[in-house]
Amino acid sequence: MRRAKRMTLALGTVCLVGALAALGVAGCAPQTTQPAEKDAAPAKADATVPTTFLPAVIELEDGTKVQRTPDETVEQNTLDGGYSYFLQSEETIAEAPYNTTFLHANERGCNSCHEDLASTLNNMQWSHVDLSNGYGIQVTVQMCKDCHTFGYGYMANQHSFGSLIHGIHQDTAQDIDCWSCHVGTDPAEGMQLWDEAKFTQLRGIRAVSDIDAQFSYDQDKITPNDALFDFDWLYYDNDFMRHEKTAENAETDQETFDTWTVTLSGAVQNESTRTLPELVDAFGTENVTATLHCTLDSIGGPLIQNCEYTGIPLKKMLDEAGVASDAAALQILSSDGFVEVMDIKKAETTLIGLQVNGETLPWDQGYPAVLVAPGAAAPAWVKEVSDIVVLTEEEAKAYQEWNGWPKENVGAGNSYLDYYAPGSWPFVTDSTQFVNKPSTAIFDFQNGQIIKVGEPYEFIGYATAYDETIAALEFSMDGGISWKRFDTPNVTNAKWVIWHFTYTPQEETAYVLSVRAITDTGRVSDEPMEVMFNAKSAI
Ligand SMILES: Nc1nc2c(c(=O)[nH]1)N[C@H]1C(S)=C(S)[C@@H](COP(=O)(O)O)O[C@H]1N2
Ligand SMILES: [Mo]
Repeated sequence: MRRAKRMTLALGTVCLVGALAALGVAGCAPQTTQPAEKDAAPAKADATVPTTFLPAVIELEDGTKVQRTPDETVEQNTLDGGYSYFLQSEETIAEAPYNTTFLHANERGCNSCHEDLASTLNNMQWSHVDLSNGYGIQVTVQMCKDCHTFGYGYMANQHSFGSLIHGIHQDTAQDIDCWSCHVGTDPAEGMQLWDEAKFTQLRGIRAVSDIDAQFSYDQDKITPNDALFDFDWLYYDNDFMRHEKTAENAETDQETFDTWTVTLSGAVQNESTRTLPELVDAFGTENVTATLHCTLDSIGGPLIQNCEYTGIPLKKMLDEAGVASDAAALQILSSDGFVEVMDIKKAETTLIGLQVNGETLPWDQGYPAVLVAPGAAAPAWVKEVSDIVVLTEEEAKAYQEWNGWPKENVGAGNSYLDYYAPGSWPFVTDSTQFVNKPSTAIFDFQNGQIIKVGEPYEFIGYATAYDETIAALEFSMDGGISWKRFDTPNVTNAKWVIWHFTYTPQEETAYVLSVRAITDTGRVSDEPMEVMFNAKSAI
């Protein structure tokens, strides 16, 4: 009898463990089960609480400390209005912390398994555009969704995010289940992603409605040459391959530069074809600092750079050629077949760029010559530029100014134009709402990063709106209920706006900072960038 009973008990335990594992309780983030991490539990913890139920403090390779789940042993004041619930007192919270016991928050979301999503993407069996960056911009699941929802038609359909992610994880991840990535919310909400919904689920986040912060901005930050981006993936072959080089960092050769020609033709009095050295001789070079930003970048994404370029001034070339009075646009062609149309007005400050930050362009930046078009989106920055055709107003009507976005008169049975028609346009939710225009990012900050109570902390990021101009940055610390606006007068759309937001946390608790950008036409970022931080008296 006794033995039999024991057996049942033992079996019961096995079943429970099995069931917990199936529920994903085992998780795949090891931090709460390793002794080393237990020691790192917050000092405020009640000694009687099992450390496995405390939010883990994780030290990243660079020494940054993060705690992705808020402490709950503080007054309840949640982003969704601070309602009270059954675990109200400090005592009951200490016995069964809501965030970790019930939400299992430490082991949910992409970062609980993938410390850095950019490197995860780069280490896949399949190639993905490189999202690693020198800005400390964290790749988030929201960014994935921006592209896999609003990107080119084929991405949203064949490469739909849900199908891809379910498929990949089905194959490789043992210890996760639905709730590792999702939140089971009210019926109307369906299966939201944990990473998108977590700030409304977690307890222990302090809402601040009257933000007391310092704000400043400039346009000075230059992207160094080791942090330049390139897509080099989506359109044609890699740039270096077109020159029969085998590596991205292959040395550029003088002969390519010396023999490269740029042809200026179309609605001009004198058409011409000249080599780059001849163009430099004839028109000299000028410097311009400008932002190159890919229209396919996610909101707050890393596919952006702001550099000083040296190149031949296009305006001087056009003046010499004698542009027709009804000239309206420039069609810019590359030897790789890429073609772009932009408003001729932008030629005022445009260069045939030869150098970036004082160095010869590398292959992946368009060696030997790239069109540098301040205030125009990345598509106008045609690499390996070979031809510039001046279009009359009549001719220009047949094209849209690609420059990143649609115009009304596209389509008409031409496959190139149909492809880029408003309905299928990358990054538009409809023909007027651009997903990433304006965009803003947060530099060098990890979700859950621990900062010091009572000490000012400077958050830094960029804001840009391609051809439009940034008019203001807005910050919220109450989940978007109220926004604090800071205007950014006298900025140019040629360069990104770098914002500095300095906040001094007064309480030992978690906060969420949301930021969005506004343009001079009143456009508002489609979704804010959000980051949680934990203020503690000791780091
Ligand atoms: N010749 C050429 N220039 C180009 C492109 C291209 O595909 N070919 N892509 C444009 C876009 S949309 C971006 S974001 C940048 C970087 O993209 P890429 O690395 O794919 O060329 O180059 C721009 N200039
Ligand atoms: Mo792009």
